[in-house]
Amino acid sequence: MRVRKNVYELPAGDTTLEWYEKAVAEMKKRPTTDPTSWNYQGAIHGFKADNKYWAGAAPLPSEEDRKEFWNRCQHASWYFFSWHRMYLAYFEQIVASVIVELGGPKDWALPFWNYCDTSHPEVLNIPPAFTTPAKESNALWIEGREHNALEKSDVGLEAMDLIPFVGMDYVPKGFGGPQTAFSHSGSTFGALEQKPHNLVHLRIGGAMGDPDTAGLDPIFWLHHANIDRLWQEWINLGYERHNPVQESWLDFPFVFHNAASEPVQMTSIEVEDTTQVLDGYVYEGVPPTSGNTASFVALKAEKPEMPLEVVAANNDAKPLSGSITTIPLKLEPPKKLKANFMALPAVDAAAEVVSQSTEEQKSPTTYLLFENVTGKGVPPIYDVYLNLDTEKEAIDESHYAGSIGLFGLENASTPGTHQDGSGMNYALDVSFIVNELRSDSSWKEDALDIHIVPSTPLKDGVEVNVGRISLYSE
Ligand SMILES: [Cu+2]
Repeated sequence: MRVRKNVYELPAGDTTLEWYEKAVAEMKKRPTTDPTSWNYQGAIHGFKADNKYWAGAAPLPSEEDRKEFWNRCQHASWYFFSWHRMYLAYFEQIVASVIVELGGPKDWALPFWNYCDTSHPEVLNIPPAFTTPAKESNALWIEGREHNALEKSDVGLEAMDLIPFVGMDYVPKGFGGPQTAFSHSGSTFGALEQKPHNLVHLRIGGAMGDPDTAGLDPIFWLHHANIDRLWQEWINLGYERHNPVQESWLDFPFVFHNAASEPVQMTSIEVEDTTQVLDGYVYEGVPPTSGNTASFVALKAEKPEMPLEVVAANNDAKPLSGSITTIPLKLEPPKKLKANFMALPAVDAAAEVVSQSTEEQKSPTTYLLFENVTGKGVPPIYDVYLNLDTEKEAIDESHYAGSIGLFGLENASTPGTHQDGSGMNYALDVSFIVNELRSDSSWKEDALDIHIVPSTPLKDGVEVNVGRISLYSE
């Protein structure tokens, strides 16, 4: 059984990363036609011939081979977790076998990067072995990363609170993503995929910012090991959390190559229990349990929830600028939802203590939806604020509503075999901030301003358009 360890808690003298670096260097030497090469492994996730990260990859495998085995990554889909678990398992098998060939240990396992443990802020940094020395001779480094550190706001784990795996249409109330067919580039993300997954990709940027190049950055694999670990952690939280029970999820076959370069096939049901995946593995500190232990409660957990209703919508397609884009919404809640948007008396410090019990009451659920977001290039992370005073020079962080990481935007905007090109949908749970702002002097019961601010300057050729913004509440 392999034990995947926290990269920030490896004991002194541990050689996990040293061997990883040696294996990556060896795999980079192999031709792209070799399924165990670095390029081939990256291209399984995504490949784009005219992208600069793929310059020099030729000669490529046959078109037939590429069609079958490349561009397979599953995003904005209920296969997101299981497909990436399979992908990591074969990658780990290949790296481990290269390490053995190079004379290394037999029990090498992929470490995970737990950037969520922000009680130790240094974990927000990409582990130093991947950033220094910043030159070609370090196989764990790659040119063009935009940030070597994440922001705290990228790594929140609100998604873990969600109980259903599958989300409803447009509203990612699900942890794991919407029910889809094969979805190389879907439109609506599951909650954990939105954050931290997408935000980590876009914050690091460079190769990591685009699904067609992300697998080429050696940190990709430690990021995804952490995402995979969080899937197990979510299952372990219990209380009706369980994987989908539909056959179309359990039995859909995906293809890979094993360490002997043989084509192989795997399904989601085969990866629910990590101890049964290939040689088996566990995450240090995380008890392995099967994901479908709760299948008997499936019917109960999947009962329809209260439908959300539209409270406001703006259908004017809007390009996002390099600075602040403001989109006004007219609040028109149906009668029964009016109370959710009424102004509240200002909270003063003395009253706050007294009203603690009411504060613990759940705020009404409110989602802000960005629909049919299309564009070109690798977009920056966009930070969203509500009701800013735009006359003021500095942005008031107390109006922050969340961040948008449009990972794979260009693919989702391009019609193709697995997507219609209508773009992405991104939902932010704004329940808390809306409730807070209702006690703010800026609150208006009939209007809400949405401000979208790029976290870094737009690069040349990057375009982002929002088709529709709407607000839903229950
Ligand atoms: Cu990813």
